[in-house]
Amino acid sequence: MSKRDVTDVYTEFGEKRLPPGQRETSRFPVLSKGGTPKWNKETWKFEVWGAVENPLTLSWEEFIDLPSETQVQDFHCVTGWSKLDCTWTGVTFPTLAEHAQVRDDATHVMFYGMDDYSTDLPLAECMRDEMLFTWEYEGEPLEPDHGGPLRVVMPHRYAYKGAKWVTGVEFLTEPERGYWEKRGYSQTANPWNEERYS
Ligand SMILES: Nc1nc2c(c(=O)[nH]1)N[C@H]1C(S)=C(S)[C@@H](COP(=O)(O)O)O[C@H]1N2
Ligand SMILES: [Mo]
Repeated sequence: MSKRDVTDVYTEFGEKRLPPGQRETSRFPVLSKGGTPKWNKETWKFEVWGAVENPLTLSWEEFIDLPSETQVQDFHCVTGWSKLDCTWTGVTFPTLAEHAQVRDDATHVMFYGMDDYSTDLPLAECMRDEMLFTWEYEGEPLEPDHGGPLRVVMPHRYAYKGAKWVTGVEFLTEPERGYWEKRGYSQTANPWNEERYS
């Protein structure tokens, strides 16, 4: 399978690959607000609802049957560590949005995780090929602590915008705040502007 390298996304924001105030780590720390939820392949369901023409309910098999790709991305945690050159396989947000037929009045998106996590983004920030629903890291099934079976990753925002254990996507017609955004984290979360808190 071909790999799409999107590690040059930083050039949109300046000349530095490592955003200000970040240091590179070769480890992959786990950061969760609580424990790692359990899941069951038979009952796992992924739902898309809200401002869409075609709400979706997908089983695990149906989800991983969607057109997928492998990407190399950088990962920036708001607490100050960055992990470069992560290889992920999954479905891009635009691919999923096309299946759901997003309505013209949709402006924002809320992602929901099985641990009662949520995180919000403007629709325009999501409609990028680098916004990925992934089930595979470095060629292996995504570990439960890192959000397996399915999580969101993106290189252009702090990683709290990527819901682990994601099972729901809601298209909104006005902004709402997710779990950390309600607790003081930035809604915009651009690492190159150090948008950490609001
Ligand atoms: N569902 C869920 N997603 C989440 C979190 C969480 O607690 N629950 N933590 C966020 C934060 S703050 C970060 S930095 C990354 C951490 O991902 P990792 O544990 O794989 O390093 O996941 C994000 N997504
Ligand atoms: Mo984080």
